[in-house]
Amino acid sequence: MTTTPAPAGVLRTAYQKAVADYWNNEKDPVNLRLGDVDGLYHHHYGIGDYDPSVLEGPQETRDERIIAELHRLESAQADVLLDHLGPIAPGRRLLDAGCGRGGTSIMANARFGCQVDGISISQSQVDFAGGQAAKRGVDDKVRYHFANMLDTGFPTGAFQGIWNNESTMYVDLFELFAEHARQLAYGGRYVTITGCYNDVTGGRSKAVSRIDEHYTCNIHPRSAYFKAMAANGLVPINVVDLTAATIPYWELRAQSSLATGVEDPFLTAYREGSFHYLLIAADRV
Ligand code: GPP
Ligand code: MG
Repeated sequence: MTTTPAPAGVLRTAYQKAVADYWNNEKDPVNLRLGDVDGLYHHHYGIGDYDPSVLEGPQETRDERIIAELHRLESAQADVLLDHLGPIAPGRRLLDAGCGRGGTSIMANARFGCQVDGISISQSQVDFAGGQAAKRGVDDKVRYHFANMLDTGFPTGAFQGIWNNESTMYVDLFELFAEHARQLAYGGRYVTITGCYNDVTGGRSKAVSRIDEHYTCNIHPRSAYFKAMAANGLVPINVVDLTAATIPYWELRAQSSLATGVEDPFLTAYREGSFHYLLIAADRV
């Protein structure tokens, strides 16, 4: 294990250090081989139906076909997230909170032409993402920073849009949305895609606990998102249940050589209704 020493103040707790260590050391083919398809490296899941023909055909190229298809579904997920930011003028600025290896930030810059800042508490992810932006020649507009999403150091009101693409399960939502509300301009848009547990079925199911254990995260109940938004001037404009749309991704992933073992808990949790894949878009008032 290699650990990059952190500048004082970014990693504040033993938990944050443990999360940073996990991502500094993560080199899973399920993320790297998918990213290699077109240089967009994602740390989120996919949506939409897969093409069943990828499971047929020559055995030697089966993996390649599945990888390309999983990657297509992950990029489709990022496109749906960006759709919910609404129109963003090229002179505006966006924040990708918990940017991973940077794929969604690159897509946002390609779509809107604006400056995008991605932040992560993993120095390895920040370095990797920065290398990709340089490779694409967009590093004048897409910048990645080693920073804590709960206290970024960015100026107040600087951003027209902020998103968390599957990164809210590592932080307290009240603290997170207070910081987002501070950084968003009036009328700015916040979007998250997240996995949350179902208040209606009760507490954290066994399958949800297994997902938490796998990633060292702490999945929140659905209700927590709306309480924390309401407390911080974030008014939901769209809530989209993406659960049915993400199940095919997990079904395909479970049949691939890249399966990591977390496929079963996701499929169980979604099918039994104890867990949702949710998009929430909200305006800053
Ligand atoms: C990781 O994506 C995503 C998370 C750790 C957040 C957990 C998400 C929930 C919806 C609960 P990844 O692409 O790094 O994971 P994997 O390696 O499994 O593909
Ligand atoms: Mg992945």
